[in-house]
Amino acid sequence: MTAQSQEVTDGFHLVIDALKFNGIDTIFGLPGIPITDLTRKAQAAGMRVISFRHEQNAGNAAAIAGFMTQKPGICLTVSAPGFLNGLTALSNATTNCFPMILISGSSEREIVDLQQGDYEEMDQLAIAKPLCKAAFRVLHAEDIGVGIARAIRAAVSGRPGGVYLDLPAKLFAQTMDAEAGKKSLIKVVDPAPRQIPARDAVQRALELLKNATRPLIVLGKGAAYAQADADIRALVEKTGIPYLPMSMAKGLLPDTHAQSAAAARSYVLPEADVVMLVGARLNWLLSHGKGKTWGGKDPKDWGGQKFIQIDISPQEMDSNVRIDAPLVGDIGSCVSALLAGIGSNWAKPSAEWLGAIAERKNKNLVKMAETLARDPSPMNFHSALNVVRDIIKANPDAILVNEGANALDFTRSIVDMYKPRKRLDVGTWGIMGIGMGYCVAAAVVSGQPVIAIEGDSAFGFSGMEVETICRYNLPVCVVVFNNNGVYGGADVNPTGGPDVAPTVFVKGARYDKLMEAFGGVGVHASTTAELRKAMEAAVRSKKPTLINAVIDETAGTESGRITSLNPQSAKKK
Ligand SMILES: Cc1ncc(C[n+]2csc(CCOP(=O)(O)OP(=O)(O)O)c2C)c(N)n1
Ligand SMILES: [Mg+2]
Repeated sequence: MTAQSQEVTDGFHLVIDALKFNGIDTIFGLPGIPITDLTRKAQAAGMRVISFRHEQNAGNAAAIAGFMTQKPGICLTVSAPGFLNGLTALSNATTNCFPMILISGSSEREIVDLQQGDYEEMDQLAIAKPLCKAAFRVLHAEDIGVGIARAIRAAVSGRPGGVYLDLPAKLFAQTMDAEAGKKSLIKVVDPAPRQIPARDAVQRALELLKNATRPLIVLGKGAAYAQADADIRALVEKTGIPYLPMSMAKGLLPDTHAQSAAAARSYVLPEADVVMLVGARLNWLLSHGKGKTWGGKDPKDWGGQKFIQIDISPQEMDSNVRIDAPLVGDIGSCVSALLAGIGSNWAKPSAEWLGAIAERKNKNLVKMAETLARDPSPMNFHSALNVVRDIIKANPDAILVNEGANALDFTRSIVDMYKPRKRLDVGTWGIMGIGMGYCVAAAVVSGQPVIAIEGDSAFGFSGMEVETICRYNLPVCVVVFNNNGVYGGADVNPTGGPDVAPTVFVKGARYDKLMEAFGGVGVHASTTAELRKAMEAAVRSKKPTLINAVIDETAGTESGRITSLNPQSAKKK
């Protein structure tokens, strides 16, 4: 028998110790029974505890912290309603392959399981399971170390995702010998092991690429997550193949790079004969790899391209169309294996292919420059974003958070990014509500200035967190593109009744006052000169700022760029 030490520890301390032992130093959460003391003790133990006004925003913060750092972001909530509020973020994290752990306190198991009506009674584990990558519950203090270790591994290994960890109230007060407690903790060794691609799979991919006449590389946010920036850039540059960045892969190579085909997207997708996907899935954002976007005759037709797909999950292959050369492994290992196989005498794509792309690209860029140079009153998306484009160019380390419909689509296409992982947006689902949670985490994790371009509807989903931004004095500049509603404010109620149309908000709303209410800087900007001055001041001062940018309420389109996804009624009136 080993000698028992005099000291005891308990569930609270073991959770904190287990997280710290694994290098986790920040918790995003919202206190209440049974985790209030956990937040206090975590802060006392030197962790950064960032308290939010709604759990969904804390969850989104945790998720994007995971994306930025490759460490699981922690979201801590109370039971049932707090847990449910965090669940959207957990599910969104899983969909986007962001590593996060939602830790929720829960009510007494024996009462919950007999459904006897406990305070905030809910079988949280069962509800979380189908919505995340893995879900665990810890019942005994001596299992906390294992529980946290399993949660970390599940979140970051293989394809990253959201993990749920259920901690019943009773667990926190359970005591055990301090020495035994210490020994029960696990420091996770190599939490995201490299997954080396098979040699023949690398050869197959190289052969296909070598024999292509019109090759194209598509970089997804998985490539951004991988933090293999130098190798990815070397692969693109050594092969000379034109590339398209998906939204959150913008900046992996600077958007101004000569090989970027972003301004000729509608030309390269149908024309390419071999497409190499790097951490990008063939989901709706790439029209499932088929149909008219890819040169197919009708919406389900294959365009004839051959695909090489680099992904950590073998199940991703053939999910939408045939993958001729699946390359399964972590992106860093796959890209370095390709680089090694390319050697020094790789034949770059033909001048014909590159010239045809350059011609389209330049034509579109000239057209865009003309549109951006106009300065109408009121501002439209282009004139306002011309300012944002300049501000980001002058501050390439700033992080750009972006949500909305038109406010999203126009920003993505107009604002160039210059560095990796600087653009954080609505991701795979096109979800509204990530805005302020992402801003808080981006500022906390990076210490860099954060600029958020927010549709007025999008902003409303997390707007109360401007108090959080002020409370922690974060260098966040929120620009609300205020066009009086969802997609715009020009709709009318066809009945002539007193209610406005469902997409319309209070006209001329002053979102800047919201920021002033908590001591931040609020600016009302109705011209590009005012917008520019306010954004420059915000970046310089690093003070929490909200700029209410007045945008022409008729400037947007229904659903931005994805109007076609709206079902059409067959019945007219
Ligand atoms: C959680 C969630 N609810 C609803 C939607 C549907 N939706 C897509 S964009 C959008 C808001 C668009 O309006 P706004 O943010 O003002 O952008 P604008 O087009 O006006 O610039 C909504 C409600 C969504 N994507 N996610
Ligand atoms: Mg709007």
